[in-house]
Amino acid sequence: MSGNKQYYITSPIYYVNDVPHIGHAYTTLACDVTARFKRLEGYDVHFLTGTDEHGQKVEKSAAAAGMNPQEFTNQVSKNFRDLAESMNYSHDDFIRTTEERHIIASQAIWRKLQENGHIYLGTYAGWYAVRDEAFYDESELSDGEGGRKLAPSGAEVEWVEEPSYFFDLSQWQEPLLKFYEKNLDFIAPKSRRNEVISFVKGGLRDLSISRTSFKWGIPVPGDPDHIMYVWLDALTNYITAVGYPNKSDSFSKWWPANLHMVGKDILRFHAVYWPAFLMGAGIKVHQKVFAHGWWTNEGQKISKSIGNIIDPNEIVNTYGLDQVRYFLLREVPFGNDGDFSKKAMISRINSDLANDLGNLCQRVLSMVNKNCNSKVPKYTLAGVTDYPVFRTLQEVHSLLPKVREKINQQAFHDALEEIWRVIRNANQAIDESAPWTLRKTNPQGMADVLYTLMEVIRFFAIILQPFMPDSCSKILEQLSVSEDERDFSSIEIPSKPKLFGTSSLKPGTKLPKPNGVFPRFSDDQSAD
Ligand code: ME8
Repeated sequence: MSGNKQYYITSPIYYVNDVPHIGHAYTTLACDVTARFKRLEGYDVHFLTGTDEHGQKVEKSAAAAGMNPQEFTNQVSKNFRDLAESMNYSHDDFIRTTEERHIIASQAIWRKLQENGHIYLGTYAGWYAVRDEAFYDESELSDGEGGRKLAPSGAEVEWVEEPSYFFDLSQWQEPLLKFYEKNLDFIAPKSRRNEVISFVKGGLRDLSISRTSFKWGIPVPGDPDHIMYVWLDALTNYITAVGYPNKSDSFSKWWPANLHMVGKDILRFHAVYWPAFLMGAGIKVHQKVFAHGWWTNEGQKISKSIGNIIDPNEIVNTYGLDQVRYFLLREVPFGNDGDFSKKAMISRINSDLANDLGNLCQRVLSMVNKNCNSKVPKYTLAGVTDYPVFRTLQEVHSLLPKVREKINQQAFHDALEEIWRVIRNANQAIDESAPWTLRKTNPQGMADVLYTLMEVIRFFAIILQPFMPDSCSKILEQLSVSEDERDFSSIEIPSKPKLFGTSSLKPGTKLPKPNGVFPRFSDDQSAD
């Protein structure tokens, strides 16, 4: 397989002011599925995630916990690393913005922007929301209770007046608009792209990029009274991780990133500020930003104050890891907002996983176990070419390009629906081919049908690995597929008119005893 195609994908780096919740798990999961898919396709992948540890919000949370910020960030950052472990993410690097490599990179981009004439000293007087770590224009605010002013996100804003360095963002309106025009896929989904373009068309103001009223941040080079604005620091993580400012092999290999995956709340930072910073510093701009939607919990906005935060570890313990991974990407079209409900979760587990995929595997593997001596059946296809399962095999052969196209569009739900359409057809084809009848009337026909079905299952298990790595690995073990025969080169389509290819299952191979992979979830298992 060629090792010369690269793919660099990043999740946001999460603020360490809080415990991880389902929203954090979701974004990184989407990255993980993409990274695993690309690896199986033969790409050399770099998948980055991490924690955003500076800024006023983190400093305040540390103070509230009675800890110094560094101790506090060490502790909370660990929760995010543990989450990555328990969600089975396959990241190649976990960056923390308090690391030395990142301080060096952030100061280097600052110097570059300064050298290129894009930074000047002034005074900031305006509104700031600590929760969003963002500056807002008076015109964007609304009135909250007790005369408080609120940002569009609902976060409370405060008036800030302090000396500040500015980045000349106002100069970047035209270059940005031109860039969006030339790079039609830069912002996805399309509705978000239109939103960003109209924001930029509305005019850009210079951006305050330093603070003096608190200390928890990266010192501005040459002026230690100032610390860098947390978003300039945070966005730089994407280049720190691949070696910036060292224009080493690593940097030229991975940068520009193929995809920054983010939630809709932070699109502006990734689609406006970050490209402007990069252009200002003379660095290539990333290739794409995809902004997904937000989860609610049983119809309600998720918030700490309501106390309805969904803990990913808790749902994994209740429903199972791969069940949660599947649900999150199947239930809601990626890009839209969606609702987490126990009912929907249980329904996906029981209908899609237990009934459709689980039953398919269980029916076929237990028939093979009972009737074919626990070995991969020997097919001959002598005189039989019209069993419905052969049509299913052909459908399976055309799946990979369709799924690839959906993954490249971040349409995870559609990728899964494509696969499930064929899984459902496979179950129907078993009924129509009726191998249990053939057992008596035409044992060779039964062997042909069962072999074909095992091949169908092998395709599903290989193609679904990015979504449900553990479960697919169990299925592949039950098919006696070795670990070096599980990438996408192993599901290449055999040249017509052949039904099976060189990497197909080897007849006569001994099989382990089959074991159900997707149990049903009964209501009395429910968490409440
Ligand atoms: O914004 N549904 O960090 P953050 C879906 N440090 N996704 C959600 C969600 C929800 N209800 N709530 C949060 C930051 N998210 C910055 C990022 S990147 C250089 C710096 C996800 O801890 C979503 O991806 O507030 C959102 O963008 C991210 O968590 C925000 O995480």
